[in-house]
Amino acid sequence: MLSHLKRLSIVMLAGICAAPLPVLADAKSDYEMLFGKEAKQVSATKSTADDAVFAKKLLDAAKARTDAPKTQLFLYEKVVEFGRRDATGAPHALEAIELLIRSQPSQKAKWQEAKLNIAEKQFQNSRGAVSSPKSPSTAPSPKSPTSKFLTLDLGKGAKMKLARIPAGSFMMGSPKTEKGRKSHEGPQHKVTISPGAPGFYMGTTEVTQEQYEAVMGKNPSLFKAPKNPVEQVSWNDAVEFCKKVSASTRRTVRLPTEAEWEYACRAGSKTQFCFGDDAKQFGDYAWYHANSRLKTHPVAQKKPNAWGLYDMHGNVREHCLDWWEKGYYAKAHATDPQGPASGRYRVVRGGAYGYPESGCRSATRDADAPDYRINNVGFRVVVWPH
Ligand SMILES: [Ca+2]
Repeated sequence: MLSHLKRLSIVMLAGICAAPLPVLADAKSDYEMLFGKEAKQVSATKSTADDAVFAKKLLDAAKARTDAPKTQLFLYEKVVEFGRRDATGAPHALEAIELLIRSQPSQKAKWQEAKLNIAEKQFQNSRGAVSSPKSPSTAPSPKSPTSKFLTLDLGKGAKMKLARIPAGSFMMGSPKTEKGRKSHEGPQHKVTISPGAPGFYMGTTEVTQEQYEAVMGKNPSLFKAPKNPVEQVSWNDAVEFCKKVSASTRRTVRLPTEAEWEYACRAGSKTQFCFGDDAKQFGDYAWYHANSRLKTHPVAQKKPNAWGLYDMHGNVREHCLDWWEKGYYAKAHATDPQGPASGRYRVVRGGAYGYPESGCRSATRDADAPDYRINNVGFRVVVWPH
């Protein structure tokens, strides 16, 4: 079976919308429902409209199979979601396999084999290797999903600490009565993050200049200081950083979705700020126009939110994975929303050192072009266990 699997390549995340999909139309088995059988069909996720188009073709092909059990269609939809969420490569295929194991426990051994095969392919892709990959058994064991913190070794002495964010639900957006609210923050709607999963990890701080330089070999920031957040990095730069860290740590490292960001920022709060509604306390939690002297400051100098995250309000605005769409909330998925399928701008969250507190609220939404660099935007990353 393993040799058979080795002939298969992951197609579900591939940015190859132009590729034919006879595999799906003629699918004869669960494997073929999930995997292509052409050697050149490899995983190469790009967060572009191509992915969404490809994903839709995938889904349409699946739905055309009138004999396909509902479970498989559900799995397909999840795979599509995973593909759109990920900007780093194949790792979400592993999440899809976890779903398969849960839905088909009698076939666990079969899917475990597939999982190993994917891990091997992922490793090859990450290294650009064509042969002799390391055995997947040498991959680092995922941290226990119940570990409170995760530390990534970025090399060159730099490390990154991430805090576990529990799965759960929250009300996304702001009520019409919130001071400083913009109409694109509504309608408020219930969102569930990572249902049935142990949650995910999010960087306790914005990515610092020291961390960025260790990975990318350069520091484009205007306000140079190793512990300050990196800025003058575009969305494309941030995604490249995530790809490099994913490859070196062999984990799924990516930008948070907008929903993940707001969920983590709120940390259970329903107020305009993560700590409540009292603007007089804002300076205890954030660098903003009244205390920043209009520049960035070292991360983690202010109070963290209830889940141990610093500077979610202010300091630098933070890139999110999603495309921006003003009216997206009216049609957003209730579970792990991924944002629109395409767009011109990417979401940015949290406000910055030059903003008033009303521009740094938990619900504040903002957007920049993916290639735009400015000295008040940085990012933080998330890691999904798999
Ligand atoms: Ca921030």
